Amino acid sequence: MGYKKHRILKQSLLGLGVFLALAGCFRGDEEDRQRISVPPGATEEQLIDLALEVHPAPRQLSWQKLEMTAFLHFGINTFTDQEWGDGSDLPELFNPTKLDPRQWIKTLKDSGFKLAMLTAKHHDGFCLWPSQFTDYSVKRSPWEGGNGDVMREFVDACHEFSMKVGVYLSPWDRHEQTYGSEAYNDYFVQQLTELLTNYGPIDEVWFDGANGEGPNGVKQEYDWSRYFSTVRSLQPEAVIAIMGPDVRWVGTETGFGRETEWSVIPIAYEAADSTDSPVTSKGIFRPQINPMDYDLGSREKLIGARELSWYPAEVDVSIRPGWFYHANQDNLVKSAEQLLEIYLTSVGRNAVLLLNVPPNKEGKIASVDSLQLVNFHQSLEEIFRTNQLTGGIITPSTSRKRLETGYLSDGSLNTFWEPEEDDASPSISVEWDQPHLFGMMSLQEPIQEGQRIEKFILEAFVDETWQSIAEGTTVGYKRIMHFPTVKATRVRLIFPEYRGPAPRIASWGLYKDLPQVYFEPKGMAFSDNLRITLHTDDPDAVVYYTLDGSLPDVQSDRYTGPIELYGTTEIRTFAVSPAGTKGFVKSQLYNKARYKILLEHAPDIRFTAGGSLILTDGIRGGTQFDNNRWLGFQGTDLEAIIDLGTMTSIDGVTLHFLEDIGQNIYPPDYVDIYVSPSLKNWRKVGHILPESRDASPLPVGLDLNLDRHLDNIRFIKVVGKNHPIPKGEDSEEAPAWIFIDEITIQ
Ligand code: FUL
Repeated sequence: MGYKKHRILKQSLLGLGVFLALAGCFRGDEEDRQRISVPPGATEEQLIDLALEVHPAPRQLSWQKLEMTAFLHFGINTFTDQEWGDGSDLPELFNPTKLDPRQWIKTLKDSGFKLAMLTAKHHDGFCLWPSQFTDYSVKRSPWEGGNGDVMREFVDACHEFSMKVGVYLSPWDRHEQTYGSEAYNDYFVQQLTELLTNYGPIDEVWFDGANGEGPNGVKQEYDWSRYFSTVRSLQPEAVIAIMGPDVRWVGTETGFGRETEWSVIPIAYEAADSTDSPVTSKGIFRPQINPMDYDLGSREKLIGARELSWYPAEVDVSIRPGWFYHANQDNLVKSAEQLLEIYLTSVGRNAVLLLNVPPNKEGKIASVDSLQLVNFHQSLEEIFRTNQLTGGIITPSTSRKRLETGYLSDGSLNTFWEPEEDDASPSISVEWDQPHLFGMMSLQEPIQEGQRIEKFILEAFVDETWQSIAEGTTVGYKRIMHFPTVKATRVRLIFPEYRGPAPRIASWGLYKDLPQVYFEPKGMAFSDNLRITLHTDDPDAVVYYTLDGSLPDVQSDRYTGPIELYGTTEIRTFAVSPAGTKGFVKSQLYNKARYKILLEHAPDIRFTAGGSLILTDGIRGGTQFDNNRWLGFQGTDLEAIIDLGTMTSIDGVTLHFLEDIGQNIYPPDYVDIYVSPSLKNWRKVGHILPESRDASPLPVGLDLNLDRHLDNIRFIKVVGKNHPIPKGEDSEEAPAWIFIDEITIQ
């Protein structure tokens, strides 16, 4: 374990003060500490010292503390079933029958969200408020006779439920005729001014970077600094997100943040020896970073920086595949369990979550979405209700001042632990008189004072030795670690690496996970019978299950020992902890195969679907290649021998393949079929070519059929010839894939 990259600063504090003054950092003015310019020639150590002085502006700190914020994508697209309108859809189409922003905000409030953000105007240019500067708005819709104002109703609802307000205004406008000329910048600022003056306090303004062509086929040069200063002068407390200086896009829309997430980011680079500082003004900068970079703020990244900024991450993700509501995605709403995972990997990775929940054509959040939101929120509450550290004896390695009881669990960033600067191995230990169970850890730094921690390790004393349970890098506002449940009476938290003289911890929590059920073995195909064992993290939890595909509840069968399967079965199960906490329902499918099957070449280790028997289990695997229902072969042919068990006759063979060109997955060029009574003397009975047709942009399943009556056979051999060279110009491309999920014998 490499201890301590940091330097003890004691002897150089005076020098640091002078250096910071030179660097343009003025103590006491938090606004100024959001950005610090770096004097030319700064050494790595000086850069680190400067990075420690970069703090969030008050508006950024308030925003970060919201943790969970929500997007509401609603507009003309909701009625045309589109994601991006081209600006030509008639405003008459906008006609919600039961618009209910109170229902949106109540649902979000009950689910733990603290800010809601409405798409006042999306790329199509249609305005949800009656802007004076265009007719392409609710004014020309039949809704409320053209007298309605969605923005007003939304803001009123936010005020009623004490929800903070955010506004999304798309700079790209595919309807407005002035788009592409300087007049559009005036138009945009006028619209911004309407939204920021007529609707009370606004806490977040979201500017998307999309910059396509407008109705005249011309792109716009956005006047960002004018947009930003409009926001700053009208709503100085509002953070400006994405294209703005206060909040950074995390770089994906998957819901997963980076494991190492620095909020202090170098925002401009120059050759280290250049004396020409690119950023000297106090103007509001437009970020010069690539938000998708893997590393944005490590020590290595700081080298060469000319300016450092507090620039924290926001994770935007939709509860559905699309940003706007589409009825055909009602069955694709993310589950409470997926939402919990997103929370842990966004808020739990030093970011703010911006979860999109799009209202439907009626003008309401659909019940499928709200059900998952409510369940997600319940699970959050369950997990984080009881900090297992309460009641333990907490002992720090050293403390600059006394670590008062409750400092680490009082929910305040202002009361924190800080070891002595000469503490070579800063750590905090906890001891209970009874063993405790936990599967999650939460940590917070007092980020109002900057971000310091570079590495932490949680250890538990198990089987008479200290064992590492979880290790991470950055903490920042919040870091949550999720790990297999541990039972221990002693734990310790170690900080081997940090910036500055000492790490600081404002909160530390250990929590019980929801009770989980594990299957042994996991879902697979089997040939005769199969014995399944269910395990739980908490040995005292009670497990309920069903075998008929129905949702289990506490009236269902209680698990007492291994379950014997004789036919295709889906096991659905959940556990209840001794304290009454329910875990998520988990299910696994066990398929009884009709025939034994032998593969000549093994599939890729990542795509074995639990074994080749799945090819004769009578069930098709959908169209997602990685859902553990498909066997995948890269660069090799498919060669399989099926044993029908006895001498028999058949009427044909059907093979089901996947085509997913984007993933380099092709149907075989041809399939040859042979039969034999005895594994010898194979007789070729078919040569099947896929029908020629245009490749689909979406993954599709394809049947290849042999329609032929055959007598006196026991074994069938199928050979699928892999596509020789992948399509595309790049000769370095990887070999093509074959994916197969089923071979049916008629
Ligand atoms: C993107 C937009 O193009 C999407 O439609 C959506 O609004 C998303 C949040 O930002 O850039």
